Amino acid sequence: MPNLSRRSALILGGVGIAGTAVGGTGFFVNQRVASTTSPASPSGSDLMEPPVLQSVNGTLTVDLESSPQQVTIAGRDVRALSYNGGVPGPTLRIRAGDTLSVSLRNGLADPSNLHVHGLHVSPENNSDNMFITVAAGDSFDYQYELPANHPPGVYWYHPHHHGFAADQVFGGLYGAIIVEDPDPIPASRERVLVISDITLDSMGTIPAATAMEKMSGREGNLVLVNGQLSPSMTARPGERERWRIINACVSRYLRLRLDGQLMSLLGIDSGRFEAARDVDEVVLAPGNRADLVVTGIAGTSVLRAHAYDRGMSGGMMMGRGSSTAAADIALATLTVAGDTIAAVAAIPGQPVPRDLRTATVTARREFIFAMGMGGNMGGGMGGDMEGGIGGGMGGGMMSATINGQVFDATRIDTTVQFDSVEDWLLTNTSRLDHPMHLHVWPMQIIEQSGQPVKTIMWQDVVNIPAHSTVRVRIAFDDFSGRTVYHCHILDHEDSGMMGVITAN
Ligand SMILES: [Cu+2]
Repeated sequence: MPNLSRRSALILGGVGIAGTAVGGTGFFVNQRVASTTSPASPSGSDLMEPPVLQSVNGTLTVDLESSPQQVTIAGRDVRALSYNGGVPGPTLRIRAGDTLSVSLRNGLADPSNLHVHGLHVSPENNSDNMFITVAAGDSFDYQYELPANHPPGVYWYHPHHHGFAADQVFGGLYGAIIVEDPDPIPASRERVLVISDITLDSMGTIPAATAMEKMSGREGNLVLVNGQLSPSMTARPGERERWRIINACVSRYLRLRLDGQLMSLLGIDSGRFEAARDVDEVVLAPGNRADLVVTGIAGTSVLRAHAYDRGMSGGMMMGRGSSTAAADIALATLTVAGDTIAAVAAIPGQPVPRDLRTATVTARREFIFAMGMGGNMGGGMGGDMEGGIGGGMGGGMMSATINGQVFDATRIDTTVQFDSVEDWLLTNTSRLDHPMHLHVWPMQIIEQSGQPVKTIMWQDVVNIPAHSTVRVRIAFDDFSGRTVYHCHILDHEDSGMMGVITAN
């Protein structure tokens, strides 16, 4: 791992430790040549944010329609998928104790549904129920009741229909959910930055992912902030900005830096720290969010996604051209200029997070995340894969499994006792990192590669680095019912790297 400071390594640890060596025969991906600098994609325009829908008197009622639309992405008119005509969809701002009602109309040609990622709400009935299918042309009314003590922070929504999740999110279906702080954190302004990636062909359409891309997890040629390519922001010296950052990419990890500015991290996912931590960089696996404070220092800084090795290094994954994963990508520019503003009031201290390290554990389990090709990942995969997976693999199917099984909605893989605390060892036997997401109940990371974690760290997407382990503890509180855990590389989820859990 290159030159990470201690501060950044601390945070990097939050989503796992990168840089596991990969050797032997590997697999390849037909990586399209990066076109983030395409002259057809103007950049530098002012950052725009999605429309905001805010709860009033404890209620937010939203009509959400997913459909193929002509939208502007990266400055081009393109054909993509959209919620309510925009990419991203509207930002939903709610509070603990609120009722969020979403009437979803599926205007797509395929089945879909809705997941409110990270919200601690019921997985049953018409709440965050992953077993609902909204057929093409149909509608469904979701209703989410947030507990009165729901943690504030950054959440998001996206489709979660098995077999279609990657295509639909990659196509443009995602939006932010903000649960407001009970006690406001003083800031000059707040920005929502939804980071996604997409591939657009010369016709302005999104090409279908290849079998190879599905196996490794597709990464788009363009990395966007709120659907824009390298937008601009301005601030004055001394201003404190609150940045709500969502990694809505299907597979891409984001190692974010904003050199020249002061970054302070309030928390990852719903895991708010007791005190904000100064950081040099933040690593977000797909699905993770950062609640970040930026204090302006005069000058121009670029928000960059630096290279992150999720097991695609060594040229083995690269069919041709250079990988976008290998290069630093400029996501946005912040220009800080003008008169220095007076100091902003201090960030108030946050509640001490719960710590399950001393809790009584009811059950211990192990979950093994594995990938294979007809039972042998490496077998027959050496050599030139440019010819495509179909012939070269002898028609072999990729398997992406948890404890040796692919997803089956009719099977219950894990039964836990409601109101208990469990200890889960997450083991990754494959060459790629897998970011594991459990719905409804957040996870406390207590051990990484056998080493105890010294701070209290709660996340709902926990990266399991290649050939490594992570131990988490989970309190199955507040809600009983059936839901899922899965890899948040959505191509892996669609391939079956998902299990069913019920708490009762
Ligand atoms: Cu995965």
